[in-house]
Formats: sequence, C-alpha cells, structure tokens
Amino acid sequence: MGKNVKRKAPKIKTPDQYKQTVNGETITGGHGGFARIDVFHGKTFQAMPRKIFITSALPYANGDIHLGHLVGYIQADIWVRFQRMRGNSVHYVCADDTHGTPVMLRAEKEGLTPEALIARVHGEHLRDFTGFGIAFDHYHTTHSEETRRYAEDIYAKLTANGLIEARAIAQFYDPVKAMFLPDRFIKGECPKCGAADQYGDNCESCGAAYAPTELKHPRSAISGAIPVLRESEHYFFRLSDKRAAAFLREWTRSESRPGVRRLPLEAANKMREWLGEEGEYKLSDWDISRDAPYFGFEIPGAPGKYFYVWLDAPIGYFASFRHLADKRGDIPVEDYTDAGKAAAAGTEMVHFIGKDILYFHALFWPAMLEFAGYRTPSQLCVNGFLTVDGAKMSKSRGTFITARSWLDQELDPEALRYYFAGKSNGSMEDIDLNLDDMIARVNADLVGKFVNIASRCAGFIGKRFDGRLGGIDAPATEAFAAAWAAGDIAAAFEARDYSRALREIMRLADLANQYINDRKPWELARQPDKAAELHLVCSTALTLFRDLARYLKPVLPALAAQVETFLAIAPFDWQGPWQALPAGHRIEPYRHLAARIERARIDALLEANRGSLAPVVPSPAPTIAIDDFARVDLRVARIVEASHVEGAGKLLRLVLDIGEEKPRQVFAGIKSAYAPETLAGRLTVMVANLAPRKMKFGLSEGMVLAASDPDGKTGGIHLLSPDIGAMPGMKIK
Ligand code: B3M
Ligand code: ZN
Repeated sequence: MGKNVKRKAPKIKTPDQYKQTVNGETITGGHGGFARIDVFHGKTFQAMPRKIFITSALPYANGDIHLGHLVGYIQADIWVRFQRMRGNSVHYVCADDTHGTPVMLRAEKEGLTPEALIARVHGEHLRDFTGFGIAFDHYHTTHSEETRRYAEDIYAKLTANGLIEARAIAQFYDPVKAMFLPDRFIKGECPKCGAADQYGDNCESCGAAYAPTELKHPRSAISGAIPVLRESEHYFFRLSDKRAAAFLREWTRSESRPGVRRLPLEAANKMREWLGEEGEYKLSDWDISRDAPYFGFEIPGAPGKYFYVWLDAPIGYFASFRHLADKRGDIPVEDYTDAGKAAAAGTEMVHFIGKDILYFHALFWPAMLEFAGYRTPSQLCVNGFLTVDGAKMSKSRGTFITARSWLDQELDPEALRYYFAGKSNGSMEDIDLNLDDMIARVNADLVGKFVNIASRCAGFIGKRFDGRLGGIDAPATEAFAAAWAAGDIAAAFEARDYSRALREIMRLADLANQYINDRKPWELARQPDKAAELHLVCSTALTLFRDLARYLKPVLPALAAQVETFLAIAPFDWQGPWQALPAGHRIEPYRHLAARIERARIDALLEANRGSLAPVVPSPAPTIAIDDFARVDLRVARIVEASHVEGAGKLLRLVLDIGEEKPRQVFAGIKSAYAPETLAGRLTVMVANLAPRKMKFGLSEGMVLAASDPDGKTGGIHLLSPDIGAMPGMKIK
C-alpha cells in the first residue's frame, strides 16, 4: 500500500468557537461542540468536551427484557461508549417504570406487594442489561423519592402556570374489583367490524380506534364483570392551551445545535400530523390522574388521585440522574436539568426511545418540562421495532426471545451487539434479526476477518520473537491513517449510522488481511533468512489489528478489552495514541478471542423460548359417551371468600356460592397463580357432585376448574370464568 505515511499527532487548535462543514452540514463547536476531533475532513480541531446526559426508555416492571427491547439499548450504549472514547463527559441513566395498573395486577396475581414485585424485577432487568454490556451509570426506579419530588415540583409549576384543570369524566368501572378500568383492561366487540374480544381503545382486527364506551358487550378483562359507567374527577394537563400549541409547533421542528435536529425528520413530520396544520391544532388535554386503587404517587392535595404512570415515567430520567449525582457528589445536576443553567453550561439531554413511545417524548414530556422551567430534550434518538426472520416476535415460533435465555444459552451477547449495529443506520426503520444471516455475518466478519488477523500473526511473535514486536511497515498503514484522518468512521458513529461505520471498518479489515495474504508470514517463517521480514509483517498486522479493535470498541467492548490485554496496552480511546506500538513492546500470549456461532445453539435458544412461553398441548383423554359426561354436575360458582391455608404451599381455601342454602368449601391448588384477595366476587366453574373429601385442613366439597400445562408449572394456571350474565348455580352442559 502506497508511500510512507508518517502518522503525525494531530495539530490541536484551541478555538473557542469553530465552524466546520461535514457532509454538507455546518457544525459550530464551542457550546457543547465536538470534543477533541483530531482530524475531521482534513481539519484539526479541539473544542471543549461535550457534556451529555443520555437516557434509555424505562422498561415496564411487569415483563422480561427481550431482544426487541435490546435494539434501542444497544444503539444507545454504542453511542455512549463512542462519546466517552471521544473524550466527552457522559452520564447514562435508566430505571424501571414501576407504576400503573399492569404492575399492580401482576403483583396481585403473584401474591406479592407491588414493592416486592418491582424489587425483584429491578434486579432481573439490571442483570440482563449488564449481561449485554449496557453500561448505565445508574439504573434506578420510578418508585423513588427523587421521582416523587420532581413529579410534585413539575405538577405544582404547571398548576401555577394555569395548565392543570380538574374535570369530571365518566369511565368504565369494574364493580367486582371496585376499580376504574384502563382501556386495555376492557374487552368487547369492535364497534366498527364486530370482531370479538377486542381491547377498549382499538381493534386489532380492523385497526379502528374508538372510546371504550363504544365497545359492544364490554366486560372487565380482570373480573369478567360487566363494567358500569361512573363519573369521577380527573386532572388534565391543558395541552390544548395556545401556549402549548405554539411551543410544540416550534420545538418539534427546532435544532438543539446547528445541524442537529431535536427530532429525526420523519418524527418531526409525524408530529406535524398529530399537532395539525396551522389553525387546526389537534392536541387535546391530557388526563394525568388515575383513581385509587392505583400503584403510584398520590397527587398532593387530591386524596385518592394518583399521577398517571406516563406522567412520572419520563420524570424517572431526572430521578435516576439525581440519585447518581447525590451518590457521586461531583455532578452539577441543575446544569443538565434547569432551563437557564443548561443553556449557560451548554449541556445536552439525549433520549433513546422506541418509535412506539414517540408521542409521549416529543409532545407531552417537552411541554411538561418547558412550562415547569426545566430544559427540554436536545435530541430524541428513535429506533424501530424488531422482527425475527421477517416476522413479529412469536411465542409459538419461539422467537419471542428473552435476554436471559440468550445469556443462559451462553451465546455471545456481543454477537447480537454486532448484528444489531450492522443493521442500525440512525433511522426509525424496523430491524430484522435474520438468525441465519446473523450467524453468517458474525462468523465471517468477527471471526473470519477481524480475529483472524491476530490468530495468523500472533503465534510467530510469541514463538520466534519472545513476544516482542518489531518495527512496522509504514506504507502498509497508509489506508488506516487515511481512514483516521478522514474521520468518516467517527462521523458515522456520531450519526448513529453504525452500519456505515462497520462497513468502513470491515473494508480496513480486508486491507489488513490482504496485506497478510500478500506477505505470507507462514512462508517467511520457513526461511531462516526472512526472520526480519517475518517480524516486520507480523508487527504491522498486529498494529492494524489494534486500530480495528479501537474502532470496534463501542460495539464490542468486551472483545476490545481482551485485545488491550493481549497487546498489553492501556484502554485505548479515539484520541490515540495512533502511533505504532514501539519496537520491543511485549505482547501477551495469544488466546482465542471469539468463537464461531453454530446453528444448533440458535435452535436450542428457540426451543428454550418456545417451551417457556407456548402451552404444551397434552394428548386428549380416552373417548367417553355423552351419558358419561352428563353424570358430571358442573355449576357456575361465585367465589365469596378466598384465603391462604396455613401450612399448605399450593392450596387456597375457597367458599363458593352455587345457589344452595349453604355455600361450599373447596381447597384449590391455585395458590401459585392467584392472590386470594383478587378472587372474591369472581365467577368460576365447579364440579358440584364430587364426593366430599376429608383433608387435613377440612372438608373439600367439590372442585373448581382451571386450565394449565400438564405440569401446571410452565404456562401458569388459569381459572375458568363463565361469560357475562352467568349466575351462581346455573348448570353447565
Ligand atoms: N415503560 C414503555 C416501554 O416500556 C414505557 C417507557 C417509559 S420511558 C419514560 O416501552
Ligand atoms: Zn374492528
């Protein structure tokens, strides 16, 4: 490769302000401008390091982290690591999103308090993120004093600003559960197409959106009861106010720095749709309160009213940062959160989110912040959804893959990081995880190209030269020096166009492998008089290998760390040193750096997920005659009482009304799936003519019916509930 290119340390200017043009965009440094950009399109710069507060979306505390989540978290983590390598000051935080009805109900179902459930899930989430190298500075919870304080402060300021209004509204209420029902907990027939079993807000069959009151034959998805309309006072954030309209119109189209839009263009266009064109503003007021019972924070001065989960969820970003700052003691939090101080300090707040929650982050959250005197987001980095093998993740196909199962199968998490990076171009486009393609890409690029450089050369350095490097063949490094000088890889990472960065890195890897193929160290090793050349070629190849590892480090932090250990160098960053390792530098003995992925491991992964999520269908029992069936007396039963049974791990004591003089007592093995306090009032089905059974806890006078997997462990246990209108004692036939 080309002439002798000396790698000179970049000339560092120290401009307070500077302008540079990159890909046609003029970017001004200075207030939060780029950090030490060594060489950018031929120009050398250094400006003050950027100060960036970065967040990822807060996962709900009622479900496992799955590969669909990981797309956004991996994209965020790569950008965080890249910014840190550039010398920027970065604080990266996240938290569990813990409030609201789903979490409350899941806790009930598991017989736990919400606090106990969210504590367990917090540990599971953090363990899974850590397993994939997602390096948060702090992972918090929205059920925290910091969240409460910020929520109360923002609410008080919005109230003082005349942007909170109390209004009575009618909502569906579940008389059995004695609670108002969120839209997703009301089921019925679609008012548009008649499809059965649709949610209260939109039809999955015809896509229609509607109010729950429009559903036909609505029923509570929790108790099965027919919901009743009931009035209640709610608190609204007045987004219809013309101040909010004016602010959002401008904000959604604004730039936080010259050349850096707050929203991706496609998202900004979506916002225009949602906001409506000039003169026909569409945003309505946002209901930010929910009635007890509700797991969350009570609204000050409004007993029995709670902040809606989405009010305090984004506030969890501030809460997590505040907790980190209080722990660290050296972070000026207000320089990142207070509007005036953030502008003066030139700090940035960047949110990484999925496109399904764009509405909250591009409209509600900035308006909350603006009218409460807090800084608004500098940038929303929005990722698309994940499909697997071209289809939505599916439990029956086993492609609803949890993060935990990937780690349990001992698949390399960095294989997924590499694959997702290779599919990420900074847009909101969906990403498809084609499993065969992933195997091919990882094996070809990481093992076949990158690691292969070291595995073909390190042995000679170890065996023939006592592990010490020699001089390097400078012309061979020309393309690498040019790539560094051009800064295109840095610009690609900055733009979150990781697929472009990896293409450029793999092009360099091809050049390094071509160099080895041309110089054939394995033939030089057979010619005693070629020892010096062998030393030069292998030392050069390992220097190129080092530079490739540096470029790959944001994506593959663990592999890069192994390379730093193998080459016995300090953790490298983007500044340098780029100069070759000095002759005589001793490297460690080469150890296997990456293994190929085999399809069998992926099949085991799919099996593991299929088994844990889809029901195992047992073979049908032997055929019976209709008379045999008629002998079983099945009745509708109302559970009037449910309680734990002292000393019985699996049983609950149920008292059942089947329309007889005296209620029946039944001991049911459903404790693993139901908290007794959630059962009173529910309708179920019981076998009424079973011979009573004397048990050590008392007489069991029948049996309730529930669906479950044969082992009653994997798919859970599901009590049967008759349809609406059934009454205790009715015969089932
Ligand atoms: N928990 C929805 C989700 O898990 C919601 C995100 C909150 S980010 C403030 O995607
Ligand atoms: Zn429909």
